[in-house]
Amino acid sequence: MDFTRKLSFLVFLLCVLISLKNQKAETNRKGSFQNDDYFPSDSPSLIIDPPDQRNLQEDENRRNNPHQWLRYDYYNESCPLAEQIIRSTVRELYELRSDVAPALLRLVFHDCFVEGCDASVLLDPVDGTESEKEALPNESLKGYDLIDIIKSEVEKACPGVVSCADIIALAARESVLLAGGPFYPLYTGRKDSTVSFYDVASYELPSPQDDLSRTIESFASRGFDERETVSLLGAHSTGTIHCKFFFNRLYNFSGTDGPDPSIDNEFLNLLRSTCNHSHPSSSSSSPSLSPSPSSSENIIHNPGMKMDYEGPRTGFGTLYYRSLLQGKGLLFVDQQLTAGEETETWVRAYASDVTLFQRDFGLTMIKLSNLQVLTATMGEVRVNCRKVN
Ligand code: HEM
Ligand SMILES: *[C@@H]1O[C@H](CO)[C@@H](O)[C@H](O)[C@H]1NC(C)=O
Ligand SMILES: *[C@@H]1O[C@H](CO)[C@@H](O)[C@H](O)[C@H]1NC(C)=O
Ligand SMILES: *[C@@H]1O[C@H](CO)[C@@H](O)[C@H](O)[C@H]1NC(C)=O
Ligand SMILES: CC(=O)N[C@H]1CO[C@H](CO)[C@@H](O)[C@@H]1O
Repeated sequence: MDFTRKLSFLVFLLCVLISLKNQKAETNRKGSFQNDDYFPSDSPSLIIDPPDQRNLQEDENRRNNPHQWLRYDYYNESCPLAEQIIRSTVRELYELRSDVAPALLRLVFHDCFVEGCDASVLLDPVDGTESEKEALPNESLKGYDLIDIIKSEVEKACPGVVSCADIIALAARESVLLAGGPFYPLYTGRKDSTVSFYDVASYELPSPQDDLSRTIESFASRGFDERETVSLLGAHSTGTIHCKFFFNRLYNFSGTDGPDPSIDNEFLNLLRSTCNHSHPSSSSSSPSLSPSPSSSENIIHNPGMKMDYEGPRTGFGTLYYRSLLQGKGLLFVDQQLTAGEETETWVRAYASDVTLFQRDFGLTMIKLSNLQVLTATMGEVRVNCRKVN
């Protein structure tokens, strides 16, 4: 049993190596998409090529995509500058506050995981009905104001044409790039929902306290295998995790009167001293006047750990997986990736091969961004992302 497992992993690695080699060859080939408009001007660490438009039948993504009417550059006639406007607006916002990138990346996860990528996450509650925004796991989700700004820039160029769901997906792609991740091609043509899914959002979104089997189950129900799940959580390479999401691991983990034993000792001390002030019983009233690591946030009252504490763009993914191998995962859900045989294998693979990770991550982001999209007449293009037309 053990031997066959190892053998199949070796065979698998070989396949990965071969596909990476092919990918290099493809990058060298000048595809019909490699025009200056489509790709960002600076050089990403990895570019995932869109498949040749002429061979769409062969495109695995497209075969997996039940919505045949999504396509590359959907707005090529109705709003040809849409993707460029989204790109430049995200970049302008990022210049002002670098935490916009993680915020926008997290937003696409929360939108797509609950009833598909339909911008339902953006809807404000209307007279008494509860919206996804108010669902518990939404806590500390930000970026709504950013989407409003991007949307208004797009509306100036082409009113009523570009959906909020497409804006979320494209803004997240740009954010991945800004965080040092890969560039991946995205279909457009998503429509916006006309309803919010409060009930679903409150129990369908995974919790930071979930153990591995729950996480695997939750991602599997959306069609992600273990490899894809491990790669997708690599999104936690960027941004900030606030202490309240892992505080329960520091002192009295599951009523054991001790810390989570999977935390590295030195790291535990760092987390404890970072988070000490967030303990409900400790009260600190002196506001911080110096700029805090997570810009607008008040580090005294709402402390947290930055994921890229070795500095931005040190290699999106490298630190995350290495940290997990050292018992330095922040969320329980992150650290649990080393608790299963197959997931741990992928953590190891990604920790030692950032190109492999970035390629997998890009492909999985494409899949995430295509989850249960609304197309054609199944939705609308909202004028204001916060409310249905
Ligand atoms: C089991 C699945 C997941 C759980 C339980 C989870 C939970 C969390 C939690 C609790 C935070 C901290 C929020 C805060 O402190 O403000 C966070 C941050 C973040 N998550 Fe996840 N997450 C999951 C998967 C994902 C995925 C799949 C993505 C994207 C593809 C993602 C992207 C992010 C980003 C970028 C941040 C940083 C946000 C910021 O700094 O503004 N997460 N996540
Ligand atoms: C837009 O894309 C469609 C489908 O790929 C194509 O038929 C059309 O010629 C394109 N229009 C322009 C202006 O490029
Ligand atoms: C730890 O948690 C358990 C269960 O919640 C509780 O009974 C116990 O008193 C806690 N211990 C401390 C030191 O707070
Ligand atoms: C946390 O703060 C309290 C005082 O507020 C202090 O006594 C304690 O030693 C601190 N613990 C750590 C781990 O820094
Ligand atoms: C950003 C945002 O809208 N967060 C909301 C999440 O849900 C809580 C209620 O549970 C709201 O108070 C927050 O405003």
